[in-house]
Amino acid sequence: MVSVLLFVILLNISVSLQSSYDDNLSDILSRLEKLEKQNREKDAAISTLLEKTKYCPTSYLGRDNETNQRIKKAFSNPISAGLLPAFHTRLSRDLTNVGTGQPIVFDLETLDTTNSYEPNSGIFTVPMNGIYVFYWNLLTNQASGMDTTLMSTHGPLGFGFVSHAENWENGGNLIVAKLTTGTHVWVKKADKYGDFLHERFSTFSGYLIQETD
Ligand SMILES: [Ca+2]
Repeated sequence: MVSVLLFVILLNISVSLQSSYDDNLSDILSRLEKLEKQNREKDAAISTLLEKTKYCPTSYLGRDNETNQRIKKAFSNPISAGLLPAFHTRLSRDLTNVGTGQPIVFDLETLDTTNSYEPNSGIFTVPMNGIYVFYWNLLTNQASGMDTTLMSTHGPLGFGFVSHAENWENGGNLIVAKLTTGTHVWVKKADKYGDFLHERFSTFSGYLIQETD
């Protein structure tokens, strides 16, 4: 009698444990399915983001060949490792007796991300092939005005003009140009017209907008 009772008790325990295992297994499977679904959704979101960043020049996130090439280039050339070329300069003092053909040396450099502008010579050396924007603004007095050229090693890139005025007058230009590594760019006084530039308001800036082969 006791043995029958014991058998029944053990059977009940076994059935109860089996039921508990089944419940746990079902719970684990359900959580696994949920995780797999979340994983698929995350993969899809990552793919979308990588696709969007593929053509971004500063993105090193993609796994495609183009991006790997870019990373390699960045490490072999510290210039492109982090910051894109950009510089901003101005005159720290008035310039007088500016001669014809003379480079205008903007001697106060406030930004030069790739160390490509030389404040002693006024020359920007193109650090990588690409399309660049340059802007220069000159402030002259009523006696002066000035005719200037944005020069490069390969010839003029553009022209800027400040007229005579009754008082102070601004002038310059914005130029977009495709340039190759090593090209020098500077602003020069173009002809006899004018010889004075005011400090602070006379500036020269440039930056890369698109790297090219
Ligand atoms: Ca510099």
